[in-house]
Amino acid sequence: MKRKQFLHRVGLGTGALALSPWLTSCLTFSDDELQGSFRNRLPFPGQITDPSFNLSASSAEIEIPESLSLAAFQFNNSVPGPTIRHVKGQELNIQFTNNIGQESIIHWHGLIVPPEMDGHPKDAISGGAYDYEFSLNQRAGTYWYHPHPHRITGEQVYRGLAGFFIIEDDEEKALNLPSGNYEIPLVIQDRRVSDSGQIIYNPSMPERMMTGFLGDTILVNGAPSPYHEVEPGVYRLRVLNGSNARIYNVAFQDDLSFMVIGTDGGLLPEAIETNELLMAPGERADILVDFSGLKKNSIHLISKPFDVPSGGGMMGMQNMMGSSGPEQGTGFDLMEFRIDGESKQESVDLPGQLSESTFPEASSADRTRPIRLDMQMMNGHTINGRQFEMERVDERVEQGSTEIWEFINNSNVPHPMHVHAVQFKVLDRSGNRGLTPTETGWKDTVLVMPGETVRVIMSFNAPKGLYVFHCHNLEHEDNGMMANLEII
Ligand SMILES: [Cu+2]
Repeated sequence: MKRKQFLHRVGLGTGALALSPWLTSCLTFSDDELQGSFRNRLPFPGQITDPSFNLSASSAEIEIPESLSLAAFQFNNSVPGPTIRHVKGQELNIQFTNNIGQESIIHWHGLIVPPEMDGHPKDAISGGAYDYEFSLNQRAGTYWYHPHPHRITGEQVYRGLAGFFIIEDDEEKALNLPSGNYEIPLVIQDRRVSDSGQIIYNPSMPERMMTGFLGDTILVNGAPSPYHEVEPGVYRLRVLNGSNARIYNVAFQDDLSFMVIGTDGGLLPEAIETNELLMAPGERADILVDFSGLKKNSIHLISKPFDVPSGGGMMGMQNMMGSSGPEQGTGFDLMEFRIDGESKQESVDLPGQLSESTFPEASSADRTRPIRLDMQMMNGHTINGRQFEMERVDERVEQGSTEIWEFINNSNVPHPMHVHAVQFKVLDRSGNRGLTPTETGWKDTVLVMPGETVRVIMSFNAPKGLYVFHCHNLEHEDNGMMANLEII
């Protein structure tokens, strides 16, 4: 029932991007009807500000608005997990206790920590506790945390194990960015709902091997059809694509423009104005949006339709696979902002330069390493022709060295590539897509579309030891699209 509503709203487009399902949906519904379609107040997870804390993973049947239910995995009885918030330099003691009946381990996505603190899949525990102890030696930014066991990360994240990890520092504080009620974390996740209202995770073999698991219902901070009341002022949105496989082209109705100020590894050198921002699973964006001066009292955050290059030319693959969610690239609504009252906010002035960043020059690289992303008919996606093996070291890099990695996507589907233990800078991308606004800053996850080659540069300064890099399409990762990276 709910699923049909959603599909109606986004249109049943089967790849006919010219018809723009989002635009046709605007023709189908009057403003009143659209307003009524967001019924649930946007929830916010609680915050952890204590440097010593427990993250307890457990399972429970939970109810979600719109009569949905989920056989959930939860951190500290919360879906999404609590937001961890600390200042740079802080030393943390975190005890992870695993009571979900599956093996698990936590990865701090974007944080640079020693190898035994990074959540390598070999460190997964089947029960009991794992003690984390590390300090936050990096820039302010919107990071996140989620499990990282081999083959079951997708299921665990999907069922609720993910949360924000926010680091603050003095450089960012000096900017007086909107904070408190004016700073809104938004984790966007698509889910698949059965006819009986259960949120289900049952990827087929082709979904594991090809497209990943695409849902038919959007949750923001764990709620479907959410709205949030704001003043007519400037807000900072910390957006995380916490979906398993779906990419969003984040935008506002009426092409309202917004400022991108930060990404995976914190503030950009300079703010960039745009009216759309492509975000793949794992990527974060810090944006400023001004709700004042609009001619109406409601505006939707949407995902605009976008083009997915076909790479090797297998068209309509998802339909062939019998997937039930809207195809990758389809447009739809995400949530509603309701604007009311008067702004009590002091003015927000952005300086020309947001942050100090010195990115390594391409000419300073010690070597270039090709990372081929291929599709093998019986195996699915591979990295340099191989699937993940727990003990095999795939790439050895020298501590202190600077390398260019060349991600070459020879397959027919997008791969958001995530490297642990570093933040990198995107150098360039083949084809005509160019760099997105977030790619002018420090990244740990980069989208490589079919047929593209994307070059990134990074210095390996993390402690020596074993880390991983992988595709952040979680079905791809679980199906072996991951490799071991050893810093020696
Ligand atoms: Cu992938």
